[in-house]
Amino acid sequence: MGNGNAARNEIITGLRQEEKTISPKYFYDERGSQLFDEITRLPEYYLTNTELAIMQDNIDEMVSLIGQQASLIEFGSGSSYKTRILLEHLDDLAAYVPVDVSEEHLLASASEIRAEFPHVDVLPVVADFTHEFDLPTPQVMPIRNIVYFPGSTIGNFEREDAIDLLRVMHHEAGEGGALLIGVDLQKDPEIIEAAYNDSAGVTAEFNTNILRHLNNQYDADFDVDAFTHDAQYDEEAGRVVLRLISEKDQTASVGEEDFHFDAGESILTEYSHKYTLKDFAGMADAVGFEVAHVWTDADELFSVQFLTRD
Ligand code: SAH
Ligand code: AVI
Repeated sequence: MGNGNAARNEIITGLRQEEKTISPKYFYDERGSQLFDEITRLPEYYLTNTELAIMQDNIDEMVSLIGQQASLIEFGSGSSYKTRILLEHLDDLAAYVPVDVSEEHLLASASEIRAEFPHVDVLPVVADFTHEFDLPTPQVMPIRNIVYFPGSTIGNFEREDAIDLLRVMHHEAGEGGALLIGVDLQKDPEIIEAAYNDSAGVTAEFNTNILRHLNNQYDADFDVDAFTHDAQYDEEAGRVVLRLISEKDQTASVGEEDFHFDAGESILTEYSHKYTLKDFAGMADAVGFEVAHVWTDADELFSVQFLTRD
């Protein structure tokens, strides 16, 4: 995502807050993207397997709702793992536009998709999707845009920011377009906490890697081993809260600025919201999307939803 001053200033602003905060988008350097892929294969991380099964079970219906000659625009595409099911079944796509902030990983994934699906016009965009970005022009004129946002990445945004992001997607979908989105659901807190405290320690490594990323790219000097992973589900707020806890009194700098940490003080690194179907429908409605279809697994752990707009 570049080494720019703007990003460093954003990091410094977050660390100046009353509870020191680093945006979860800084998880995703090349190593962070690889660690996320490892998370998706963990037995405790129910999100990916459940979403994949929902896609497989309902792919014909999804393909028919997407329709002919669409442009598929994926926000936060990562390794485009689940997208492959769509690409296998959509044989007349105008284009596939994966959008991600993790540049190396995005370009490598786009090359793989190109090799696997030579008939698809693959047009990767390196961008922070919370800000407006230009869409590339495909060789074939799309009939409609389908924004694809799997993985419940929407849950990593606080309510107002999530609504703003839905507004961006409403805009990118354009007239007559739609959004196909993965939305994680509220459930037994034990299932949720296990998914973010895996026994192999991969999520802990993913969480601490955010500091390594800042050290490597943004002129910071965190003692990575002096922070520990913490993930708890706040049932009332319906969200997992990921933090890094300072093991000792210490100071770290980012650029020219020093930040002191008391022993036990935390850095907030991520929220992962879990929704009720009603809750999410209200957020969609707030930006002018209509929930046209909801698919879930039998245990209602996760949902995939098709949202339409005029
Ligand atoms: N869609 C994939 C990956 C989810 S991980 C899946 O469902 O498995 C979240 C992805 O979103 C990562 O690849 C990360 O690099 C990307 N991402 C996070 N914040 C972003 C932002 N603000 N702008 C663009 N991409 C972002
Ligand atoms: C990308 N996002 C939906 C993941 C989640 O579950 O909130 C990121 C993650 N954080 C810890 N594990 C996975």
